[in-house]
Amino acid sequence: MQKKRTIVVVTRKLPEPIETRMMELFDARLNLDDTPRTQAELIEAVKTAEVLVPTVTDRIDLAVLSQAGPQLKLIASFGTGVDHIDIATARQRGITVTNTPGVLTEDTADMTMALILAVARRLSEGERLLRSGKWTGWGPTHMLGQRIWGKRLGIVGMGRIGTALARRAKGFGLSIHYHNRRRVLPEIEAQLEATYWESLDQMLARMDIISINCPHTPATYHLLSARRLKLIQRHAYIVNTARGEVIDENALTRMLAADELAGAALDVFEHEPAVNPKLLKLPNVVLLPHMGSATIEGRIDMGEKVIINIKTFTDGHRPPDRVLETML
Ligand code: 8YV
Repeated sequence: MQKKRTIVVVTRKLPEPIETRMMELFDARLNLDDTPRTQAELIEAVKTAEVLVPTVTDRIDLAVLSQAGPQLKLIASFGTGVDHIDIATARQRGITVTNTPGVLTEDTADMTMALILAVARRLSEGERLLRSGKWTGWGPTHMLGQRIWGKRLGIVGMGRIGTALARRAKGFGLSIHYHNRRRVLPEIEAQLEATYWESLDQMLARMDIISINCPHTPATYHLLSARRLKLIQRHAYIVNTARGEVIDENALTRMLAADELAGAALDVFEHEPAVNPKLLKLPNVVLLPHMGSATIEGRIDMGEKVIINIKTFTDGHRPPDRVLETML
C-alpha cells in the first residue's frame, strides 16, 4: 500500500517541472492561476497544510501562524530572503523554516551589475527618448553619463551576492569597498583587492556607487536612513537589489528629486508592489519590478531546493537549508 502523501500547499505558480515533480512526490495543492493569497486564504492554508511553500509575496506573520494547525511542521519558502516569515513564532510553534540560498546568487549579481551600468550610463533615459520619437540625432554633449571604470563601489553586505557582485565589478574596473558585520576571509579580500570599512558612515561618504546586498532584518531596517543618505556624495549612485526596507525610500526620493544624489537603480521597494509615485517621475532612476533573480534556470533551481528541503524533512532528516533565528 502506498504511504500517505504529505500535504504540501504551494501559494504561487511555480515552474512546471517543479509543480509536476511536487505532484509526483506529495499531495501537492498548487495555485495554477497564480493569484496571490489573501491573509484569510493563508490562514485557511496553514490549517490543513503539513508543509507550506510560500514566497516573498506572502506575509507569514503571527496572525497567520497563530492559526496554524498542529499538522504544520515545515515552511519551505521559495526564495532566499525570509523577512516575510516570523521565524521566532515559527520556532516557538515547532515549525521548521527553510529557504533557497545559493542558487540565485549569480543571477542577482548579474542584475546588480546591469543596474550599475544602466544608471551610470542612462540606459532607461536613452531608451525612453528613442521610443518617444523625440531623438533628433547624435550630439557631442548628448546623454552623457558617468564612466564607471576607475570609480569606487561600496558594497553594503558582503555575503554570497555581494561577493559575486565584487568579482564582476572588479572586471569593470571598479575598486571594491565593503561594509559587513564580519570581515571576509583575507584570501577573498586579497583576490578582490577589497577594502573593508568597519564604519558604514565612513564608507558611504567616500563612494561613487553604493550597492545594497544585505538581507532585511530588524538590524538592517532603514540602514540607509535619512541621516546616512546625507553622508553620500552628490555625484554618487545607489543600487538596491536586496530589499526596499533597507533604504528609507521617502528620504531617498526627496534627495533624488533635489539632485542631492546622481541617481538610483532600484529592483526592490519598501511597500511592493507599490512604488512611491514621485520616484516614477524622476528621470535619474532606473526602476525594475523585483526581477533580480528572475531567470528560468534560477527559478527551477529554487524549486529543486524546495523539494529537497521537503523531502529530507519528511524522510526524517534535517533539511539542508534550515533558517535559524541566530542567522538573522
Ligand atoms: C525571489 C528574492 O524572486 O529570494 C529572494 O529573497 O528576493 C527574490 O529574488 C523571491 O524571493 C521569490 O520568493
